[in-house]
Amino acid sequence: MKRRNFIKNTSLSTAGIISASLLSSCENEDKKTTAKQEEKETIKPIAVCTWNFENANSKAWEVLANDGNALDAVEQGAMAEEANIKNTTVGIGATPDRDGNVTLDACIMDKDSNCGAVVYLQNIVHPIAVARKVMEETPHIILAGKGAEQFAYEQGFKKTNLLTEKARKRWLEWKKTSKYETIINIENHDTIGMLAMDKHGDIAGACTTSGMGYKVGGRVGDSPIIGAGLYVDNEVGGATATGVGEEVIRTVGSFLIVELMRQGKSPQEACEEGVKRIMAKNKGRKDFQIGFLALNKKGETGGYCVHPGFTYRKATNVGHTNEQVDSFYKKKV
Ligand code: SD4
Repeated sequence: MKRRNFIKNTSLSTAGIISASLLSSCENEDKKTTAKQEEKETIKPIAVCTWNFENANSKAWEVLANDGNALDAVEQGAMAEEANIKNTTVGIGATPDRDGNVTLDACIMDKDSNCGAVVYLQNIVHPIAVARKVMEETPHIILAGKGAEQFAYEQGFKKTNLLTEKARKRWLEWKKTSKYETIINIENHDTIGMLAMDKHGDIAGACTTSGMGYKVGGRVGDSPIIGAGLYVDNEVGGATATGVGEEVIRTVGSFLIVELMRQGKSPQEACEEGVKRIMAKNKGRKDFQIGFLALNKKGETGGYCVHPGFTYRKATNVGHTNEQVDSFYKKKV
């Protein structure tokens, strides 16, 4: 109860007799309100993403700087890269599967734990926007393949050939020597996972990818799986993953990172623990890359990844606002 209302109410009903305990509870309320106000004043909107997606961070930051919300920021940030023809791991221009088909995975999650995802989506430049439509326009969370594509057309998305000439040529080259075998990490790890906090302190996340390069037809990775490639709990923070999706799915990676933060770990500590747990289950393997990125309610970020050959790196960039810093620096552990 607000102090002013309380006093007004009390003076009406009890003719000015206010007990000490009630007064102190009023003061506590006041303190809480002040603490909340202070918290609000210290909220600094932030957008972060995996790797060096300068366009994505700039776009997301533009949304936040114009008082936009975290959900719009992550969606528009991810879309900036999906439309980037030079980016070979998301949207148009992405690396196809081993049969030459570009199939895309994406998911999005908001402050209220609403979420939407598309898996194995073809011919649509912006899977993240379709994922948002799934979240907002259907009673479902995941749409797959032809159904997802059909839904996208119904929502007004255009059919586009995603296999660019350059990507087609690279695929034809790959076919010459690959023996039709999928090799993990050939895509050079560039899934885009985005997390943002807006001026209200609300967090949202998005993740979009073409997945593993020259994957087996039909394969779906972690990126569109809520809890694996992305997870947001607005009370705690958010996390997103990049790297070999199979390993992230097995460990429900992003959910794990958020839960570790709930238990008191900083985003950095949580990401390090997540990567180390995966590596502990893969003793002896030195051929894959895994990375996590996390953001908590204080606006603190963390990132950590392991690369083939077991080089661990701490992520510093996490593209803080629009000061894009180079992402990962080497750190042996
Ligand atoms: C996947 N996690 O499909 C994605 C690939 C990735 O950077 O992150 N590449 O497994």
